[in-house]
Amino acid sequence: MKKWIPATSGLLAGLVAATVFFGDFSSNTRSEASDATIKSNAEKVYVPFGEKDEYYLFASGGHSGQMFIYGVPSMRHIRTVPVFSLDSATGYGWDTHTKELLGDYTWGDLHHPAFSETDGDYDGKYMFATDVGNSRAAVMNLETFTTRDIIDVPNTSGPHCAAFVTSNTEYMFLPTRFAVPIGRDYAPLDEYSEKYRGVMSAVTFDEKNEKLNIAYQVALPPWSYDLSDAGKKMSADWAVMTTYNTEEATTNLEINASQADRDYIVLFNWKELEQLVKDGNYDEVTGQKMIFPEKHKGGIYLVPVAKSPHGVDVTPDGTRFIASGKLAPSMTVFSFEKAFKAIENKDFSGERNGIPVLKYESVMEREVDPENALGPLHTQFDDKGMAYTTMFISSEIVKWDPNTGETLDRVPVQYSPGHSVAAEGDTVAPDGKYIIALNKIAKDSYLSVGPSHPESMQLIDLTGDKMEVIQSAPVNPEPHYAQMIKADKIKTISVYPKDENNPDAVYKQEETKIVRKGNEVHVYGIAMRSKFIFDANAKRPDQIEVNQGDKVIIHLTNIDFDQDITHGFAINGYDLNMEVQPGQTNTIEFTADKAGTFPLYCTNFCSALHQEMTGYFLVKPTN
Ligand code: RUQ
Ligand code: CUA
Repeated sequence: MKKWIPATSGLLAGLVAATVFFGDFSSNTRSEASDATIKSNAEKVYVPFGEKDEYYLFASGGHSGQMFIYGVPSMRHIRTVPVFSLDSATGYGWDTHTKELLGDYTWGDLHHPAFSETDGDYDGKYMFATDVGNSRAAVMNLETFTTRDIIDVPNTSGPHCAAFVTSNTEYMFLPTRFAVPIGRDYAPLDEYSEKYRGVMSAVTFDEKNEKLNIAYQVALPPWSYDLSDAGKKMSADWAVMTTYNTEEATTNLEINASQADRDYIVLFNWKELEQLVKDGNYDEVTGQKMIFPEKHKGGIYLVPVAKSPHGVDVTPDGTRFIASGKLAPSMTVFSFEKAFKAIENKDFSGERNGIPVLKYESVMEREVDPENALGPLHTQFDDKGMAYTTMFISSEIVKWDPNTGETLDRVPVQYSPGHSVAAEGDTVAPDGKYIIALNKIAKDSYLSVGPSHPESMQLIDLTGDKMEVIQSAPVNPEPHYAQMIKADKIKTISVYPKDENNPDAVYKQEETKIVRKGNEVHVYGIAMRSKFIFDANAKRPDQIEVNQGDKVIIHLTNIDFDQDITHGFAINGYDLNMEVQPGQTNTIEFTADKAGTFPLYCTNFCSALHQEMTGYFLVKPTN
């Protein structure tokens, strides 16, 4: 059964301006599959109660701004961790720390998540992500699954092409999707080629203080940078990224950015860029150390590639990079060794914007064009180095051998996969057990919820002779990319340890207090099963009374040092909400501008008497 359905959405629909082909999926439906297959697939994904999943899946939450955590193989959604958007379920964005993290932004568009790495392997300590919506980068701590830092990335507009970290988390590179004038200054689009730049940011992470920092930036030509990957092993000092709109079109990109036959892969050596900065070989602009490649020479090269490429992926052994062309039906395998030789021999065909252009033939190893496979986007790898490329238009994953270009297997998915993610897929040693197709369109896969459907993730078993789809799970918009890590690599804590040095924390009931300093009211309170104590010595310890116009600072410590006993704190009618996890101290600050009587309560069901965990916030009118 072949289905031809006019495209209504999707990354390529406009570009291809034709129809999207939805592959033959009949073998996955009940009518066609044998009962034995259904039973064996069900067993493969069933995780009995008391046992845990083998992998964590961190799926980007796209324009929800959040990160979705799943278990594999069950594909159960375990948690949503707020990153770039407000989240009332956890009070994220209301308490002082997370409010400061979000700043004035209320939403984000989280694209590509990446784990911290040690020796090219996921070390299970941190997760990085970027926000295409408001140009930010974030880091999440994996002991607590909480966002620890967010930074604005000036000059880089929509760091879509990130985050990809180097083998020892030295850098995370954030190239820009949208070129803008440096400083985001006003400049008419007629001056695009002269005034606009595609700035890439090099971000470092200070693990001790859990802080992100922009080390330097590179003012690349005003093109769009699409996807990137860091080198590995022999290519560990290098990184690659795809470009489109090297035509420098300023309108109607779907046509104008696809004129030239070739775009480029930017190949750069970050050790050399680091050295340029160390040598003072940069300009200081907008408070950033900015490398202008036409002036501060070295370390950056262009490799011609079939027009409008999308993904570029480095093989686990670090010897090759594979580009996929959304407008070309083929994948192109490039060799790092050939590229290094060409650079050494200055085997250039010319320059663009002061950057040397390598010859395609000098770097290319082979073009791979599986029969009838259309719309290759991204490639992942297994434990034997075999490649798996998602085909957006022909809705399938094609397995092929990068050494020979031979097609080995293919499996239809439902439908239009963007990325796929393999178990430990971006490391030097992928596991090869599973791959998950991250499909843009679910269409007829689940119970209907109206005209708009969820996206879908399909788990594929790689252990048999043939790839086999064994589970399908709906997911909220939108899993742009995901990372799959062995569960035992992540070591979470079960309670926050006591911090006697924290001046805001109170661990003993008798030490709770409410202190007035002028028109500031400081509350040092406790949350415990099943009450709030703000001032143990007051007539009503669970009451806070202030004057209208007071600044109120409430510190709350959860003294239930017991895993999973989380309390919430909300003031009814005041639009305030925060969470205190076991052992945690959290702070909320606001001005009591509304006079009246406002009940306060615990939002998180914490005991049989949770409903009794309430109090009053009273605001005396000024006159
Ligand atoms: S991109 S569907 Cu936003 Cu990762 Cu390729
Ligand atoms: Cu504490 Cu409910």
